[in-house]
Amino acid sequence: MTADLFQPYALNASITLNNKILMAPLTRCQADDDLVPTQAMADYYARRADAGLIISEAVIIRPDGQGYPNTPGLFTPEQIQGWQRVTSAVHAKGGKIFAQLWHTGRVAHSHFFGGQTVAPSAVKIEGTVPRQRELAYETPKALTTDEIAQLVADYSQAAANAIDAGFDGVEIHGANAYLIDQFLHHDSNRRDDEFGGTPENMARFPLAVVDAIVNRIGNERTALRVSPGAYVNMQGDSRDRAVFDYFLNQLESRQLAYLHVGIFDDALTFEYLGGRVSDYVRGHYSQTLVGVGSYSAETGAQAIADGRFDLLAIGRPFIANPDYVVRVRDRQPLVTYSDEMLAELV
Ligand code: FNR
Ligand code: 8K6
Repeated sequence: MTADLFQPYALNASITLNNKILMAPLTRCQADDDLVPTQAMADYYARRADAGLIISEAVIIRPDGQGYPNTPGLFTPEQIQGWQRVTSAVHAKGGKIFAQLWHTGRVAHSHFFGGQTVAPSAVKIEGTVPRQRELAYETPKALTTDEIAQLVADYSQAAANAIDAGFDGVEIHGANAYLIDQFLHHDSNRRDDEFGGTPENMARFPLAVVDAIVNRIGNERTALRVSPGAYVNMQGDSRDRAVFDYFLNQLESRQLAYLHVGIFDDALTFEYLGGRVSDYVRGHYSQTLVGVGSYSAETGAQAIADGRFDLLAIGRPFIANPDYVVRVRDRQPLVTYSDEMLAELV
């Protein structure tokens, strides 16, 4: 059954993956204090180059996108150089790597950049920053239309920087209740201008980011992660369904490299989506779909065989097993993941 995972897969005419196992994006908070990737990060990613595609940990596109300590950026020359070290190390071992482009919106904190947090609407989340529990989330400033246009330009520049840094492409982080996802859910988007209120309006900024990046680096190198099911830092709303029906339909014409579900456990079901997030997306999107969320190689391979998605992303087990792909292929036992493993890069 898992043998099928080791078949090559063509994302499009320019990118063919060696196998169907992707390393999911995993924030590790280990960049240096200028948010520059380190040699330890290059070594960490190179050890995982057997994945069909590595998706980098989320990378902030500009300072006010930062919501956690020491998350790497892609907006200074030093950060671009740091990433060049990472991409060369992965390429030297025959791997491929996309950069995940990130702005956390209202999940950002001024502690990290000394300015005001921004979001679609001035609606804050409850709670405190993980790992910095003394920092309570702040009420963000609602973005003006000029500021929204600037954000689109900044995403596009970060995508160009990713290509300069040697990445094979980018995955736009449109999932997990961060900035792009905040436009797509009613809980966080209360706008009454052309960016809120209706599915067309709520999808306008996300589609503008996609289109700007596609124009800049090409559709074959552009991918997107989405979370139609709200599960963290966001309240679900049955009206969100119509937003995603519209958004997914629009995405069909963009011919992206792939679409990726953002969820921790794909066994979760959402009433307003009629079931699992992956099944909902598959029903509304016909092109390459990456599934994720508490799968093993066996259950993931079964889901691919059943036509539920095309490629499998693996997160936590890849932290615990740098040689995950080889262990699965050779039927060796896996090391079990535990949260303590987040303390250092192995
Ligand atoms: C994540 N996840 C995540 N997702 C994302 O889109 N960008 C990110 O930077 C991160 N960072 C991150 C850090 C850590 C420590 C964890 C555990 C998770 C979510 C991740 O990509 C994946 O969707 C989940 O981990 C579910 O897959 P597994 O772990 O069950 O295979
Ligand atoms: C400082 C570490 C930053 C890590 C950021 C990535 C996110 C990891 C933790 C998010 C936890 C959300 C899990 C929610 C699951 C809910 C299931 C109903």
